[in-house]
Amino acid sequence: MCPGSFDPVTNGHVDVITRAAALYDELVVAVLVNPGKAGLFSVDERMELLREAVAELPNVVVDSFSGLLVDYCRSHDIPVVVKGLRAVGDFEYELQMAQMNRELAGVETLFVPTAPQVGHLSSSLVKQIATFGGDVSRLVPKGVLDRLLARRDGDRP
Ligand code: COD
Repeated sequence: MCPGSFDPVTNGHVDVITRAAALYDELVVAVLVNPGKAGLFSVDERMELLREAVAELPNVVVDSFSGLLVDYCRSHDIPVVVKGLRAVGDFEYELQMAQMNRELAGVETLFVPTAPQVGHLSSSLVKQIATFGGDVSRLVPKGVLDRLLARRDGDRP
């Protein structure tokens, strides 16, 4: 599975998902439900945007989960988590989680190095740029761009 916040999905996520989908028969992309953190998009919107973004990948299923990642993996018989790695900061955080998930449930983590053309992308930067009227058209799937523009226009006085 590929887990994440996906608030919203970016071309960086799509790159990792596409590459992971080529490695396995079935891939679950799962959105973390975090009740303590209101995102820009609701979990349902994030799932809808993800489904649009991966529509051409027949072996990808989109779902959501709350609680521990390893509990979801256990209950769905998922042996491997695939994560994208951008810079050193990602590595330190992801290594710790990978080691803990293996200790907790024997779930392995496979790291996919980011493609250079999307290595600078994150959902939070995309949201910041879009909020201040910047052009994110090359950074996110079309459905996300439309939704961000609609939000921005809707927010105008
Ligand atoms: N290029 C490559 N990879 C990318 C890019 C990019 N441009 N952008 C994002 N990614 C990767 C990230 O490295 C990450 O692996 C994944 O895509 C998702 O990214 P985000 O930002 O949407 O999601 P995160 O990092 O906020 O998600 C964290 C999880 C939800 C996976 C994590 O917090 C988790 O598993 N939480 C559940 C609770 C739990 O089990 N906690 C205990 C952990 S030991």
